[in-house]
Amino acid sequence: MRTIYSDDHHLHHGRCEIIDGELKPCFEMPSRADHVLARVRQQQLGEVIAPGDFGRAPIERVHHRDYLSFFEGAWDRWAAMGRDGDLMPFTWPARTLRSVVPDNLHGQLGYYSFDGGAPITAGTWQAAWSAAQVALTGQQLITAGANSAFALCRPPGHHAAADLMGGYCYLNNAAIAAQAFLDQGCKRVAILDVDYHHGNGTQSIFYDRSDVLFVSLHGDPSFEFPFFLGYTDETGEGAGEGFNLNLPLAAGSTWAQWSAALESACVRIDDYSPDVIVVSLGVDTFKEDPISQFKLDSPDYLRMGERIARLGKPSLFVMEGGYAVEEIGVNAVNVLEGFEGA
Ligand code: OKS
Ligand code: ZN
Repeated sequence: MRTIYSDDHHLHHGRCEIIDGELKPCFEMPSRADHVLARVRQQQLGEVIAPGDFGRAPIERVHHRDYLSFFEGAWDRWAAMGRDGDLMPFTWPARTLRSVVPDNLHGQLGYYSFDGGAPITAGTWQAAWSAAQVALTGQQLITAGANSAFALCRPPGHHAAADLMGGYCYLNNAAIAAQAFLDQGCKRVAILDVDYHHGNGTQSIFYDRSDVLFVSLHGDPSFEFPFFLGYTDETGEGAGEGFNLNLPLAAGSTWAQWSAALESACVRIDDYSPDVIVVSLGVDTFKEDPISQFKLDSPDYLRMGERIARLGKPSLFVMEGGYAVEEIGVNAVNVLEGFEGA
């Protein structure tokens, strides 16, 4: 399996986030991708290639133009104000307020984000842009006939909606790839999101459509981020009714519970009969993950890959979360090796 990787992810390095009421160094840090890349090389998973440049059009198929221009220009506006710290929102258009787009940078930042977990630094736009190109390159490999590819994206994407950043995410790499598959002739794409957190952004992008089936296994939002989406009664709307499946799990879930939910996910995906599968591959389900509460162990990720392979479809793996920095390489690559060995 080939891995697509760009060094540009190093351009995004947020300073801190709020955890338990304290400012702590960002868990979503550059060394994450470095460890995954090192493991890909160590295991000789396959060639590591640089992304191509597919331009802005495939990104605009998913994200709103006003959101993209805001995101692209935000850092320069901040720097022009003489600032050099991370740009972070502190107010949002919540229930009793209006969803207007203010002129002010902070007002716009609140308008285009759903939480304070996506800091904008000098290189964030470039890093996110390149991560989207990484996903699109993987998509192209599969369209050209590969049975699998690994898009080693950073920053991650599954929390990003059409015009919202949040939860460490800016551009929804998996959604951009899924839409590109459809635009190049696929009729049905299944997105299987195995990250510990619900992929609220991906769900929202495809919620009213039947050409993308979104299936997610995650910590129950009644106790876990993103809290406001990811419940079982979210099944899709309009033409999308029945094409969204959330499988929330309790804190402390081990491979026994998790793999049972994966089985349900796979039954639904089989029934949908997609042309291709996009896997939002987060490994924050790991027992040692510092911000998560599932208890998967490293060998479990081999089984995960094997089960996904048994769906028998070309599969694009898109990197999402995972913060036990030393182990995410082993765990992510285990999924890929399990897939290839099945
Ligand atoms: C509070 C913690 C926010 C958790 C963000 C989760 C990101 C993630 N600052 N998503 O898959 O891993
Ligand atoms: Zn996650």
